[in-house]
Amino acid sequence: MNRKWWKEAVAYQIYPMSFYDSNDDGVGDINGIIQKLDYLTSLGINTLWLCPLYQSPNKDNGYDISDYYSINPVYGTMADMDELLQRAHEKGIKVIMDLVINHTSNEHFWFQESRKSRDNPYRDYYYWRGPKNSREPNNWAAFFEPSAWHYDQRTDQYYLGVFSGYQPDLNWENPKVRKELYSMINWWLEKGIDGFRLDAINLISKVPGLPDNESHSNERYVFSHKNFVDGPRVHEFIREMREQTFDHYDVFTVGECGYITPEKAKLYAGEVGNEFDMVFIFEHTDYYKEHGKDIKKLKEIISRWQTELHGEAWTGLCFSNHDLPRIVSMFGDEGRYREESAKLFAMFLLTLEGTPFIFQGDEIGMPNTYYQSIDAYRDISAFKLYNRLKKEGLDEESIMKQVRVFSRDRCRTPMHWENTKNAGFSRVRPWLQVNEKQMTINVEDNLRDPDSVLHFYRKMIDLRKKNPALVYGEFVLVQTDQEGLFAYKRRLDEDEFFVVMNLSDQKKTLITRDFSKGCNILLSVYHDRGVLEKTSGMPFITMMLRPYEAVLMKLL
Ligand code: TEU
Repeated sequence: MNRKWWKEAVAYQIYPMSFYDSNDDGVGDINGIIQKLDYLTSLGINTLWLCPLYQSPNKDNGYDISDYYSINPVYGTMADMDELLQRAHEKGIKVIMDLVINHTSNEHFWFQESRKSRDNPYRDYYYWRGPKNSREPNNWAAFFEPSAWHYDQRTDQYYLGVFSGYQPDLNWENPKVRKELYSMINWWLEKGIDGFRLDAINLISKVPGLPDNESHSNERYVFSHKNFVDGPRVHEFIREMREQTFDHYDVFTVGECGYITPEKAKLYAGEVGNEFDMVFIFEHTDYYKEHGKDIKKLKEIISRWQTELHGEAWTGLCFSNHDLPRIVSMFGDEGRYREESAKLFAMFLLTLEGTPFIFQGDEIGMPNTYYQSIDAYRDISAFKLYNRLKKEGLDEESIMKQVRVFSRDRCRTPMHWENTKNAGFSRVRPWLQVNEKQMTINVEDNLRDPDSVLHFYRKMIDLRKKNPALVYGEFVLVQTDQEGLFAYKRRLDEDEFFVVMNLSDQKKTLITRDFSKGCNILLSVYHDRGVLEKTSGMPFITMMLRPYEAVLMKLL
């Protein structure tokens, strides 16, 4: 397998709006990130993924860009951005930006021109179609709104926006669009950024003719990925983009390709594929979204991806991000075993093959936040859900129950730096309410407590950076007959590591012969974990694991 710096990286995802507010306007900013660089260095991470900082009306918190060449003033200036890059680089931290090029904002100049008239030179930068039977051109549903088509009176046509009307889809079939995007990408690369996370990038090619989605009911709008995910020209477009941009720089790209299988990941991020350097895995989190927590399935999905992609393709790993619930709330325990499960998932994330991405706040084990009233919410997807359920006639409390579970605001709350007003994030009321009850979970207290989640992350990051087997080693699943247990080895040359995790809140027992020559415990969720001893006369070891206990060992 080819060794690369970005395979060995430990990345940290910053949601700038909620990271640190340096100028008292209630919104995080670039200077805030600069001020926290020492904190990030001490955590041990060496790559930052910055969620969108570009000029944007922020209808979808920056995933609706109105000018790719400027910084949203709420975050600072281009000079601040340059300073961040320079300061991060001085500390050996690489910086990757979010690249949102499936769509722009409806306030982008191209779209503003495009909507002026049917023969405007920019018309074909987007998808415009006339009504069909006095209705939308097809039955596609949008992610954040009922229909993916949005009517514009000015020219009596609809435009396509598969996320929302604020996010019109760019027409990648038009070579002019691609050329403009490549110039913009090169402009950023010339600035010295170290790569990109490509947003919703497997949506850029749509099935020609934009046919209706298959419908099994009489619903007016049908949600399906079939006609716009992994479309017919997607690989051609990505390769062309790569050749004209990334290939000329020592940078890395991570594709956000939802709904893919390991087979497809090999096409997008194969070792010899010439597309992206890595793609995020979402099968485990997508499964959660549909079916809720299922430990058996989580184990199965992770093992399958680890085994099938070894030596063939590289992935970006995350258990949470700005779209997902917090790790402890999704796969762990946000109550009694919050700290234990937060540590367990730190070990899980950092002992797998693939580049780990830590979402801000997970390093202190922040749980989800739930608000009582819809007024507290800011997420565009929460409003879609709220309005739909309202239309269906549900009562307020039942609606809010669902909004609390599904709104992406649950994980987007301001970072807890201290147990003071507004969690030390800002001196004024933040753009999204801090959960007062959770402020006891904060960086300052975590730094003080040697047994905290934060210190656990530090140790785990350090172990990963020092042991190439945790990055490149083969993943070998260890069979256990207990459902809550997950055990695997990572093997590279002479080095062999053993990870065992109890993903449940019940005691579990591991019986294994794998420690025949003995082992060293490198890190454990419960600090009083003793050395393992063989039962005399028996060839195996019996190991009792407490709720959410996880242990990393090096085999002798
Ligand atoms: O999200 C795209 C998206 O649909 C994911 O939420 C999807 O669930 C994932 O690929 C796994 O299936 C991206 C951004 O992350 C999100 O914040 C934006 O709202 C969206 O694109 C639109 O730009």
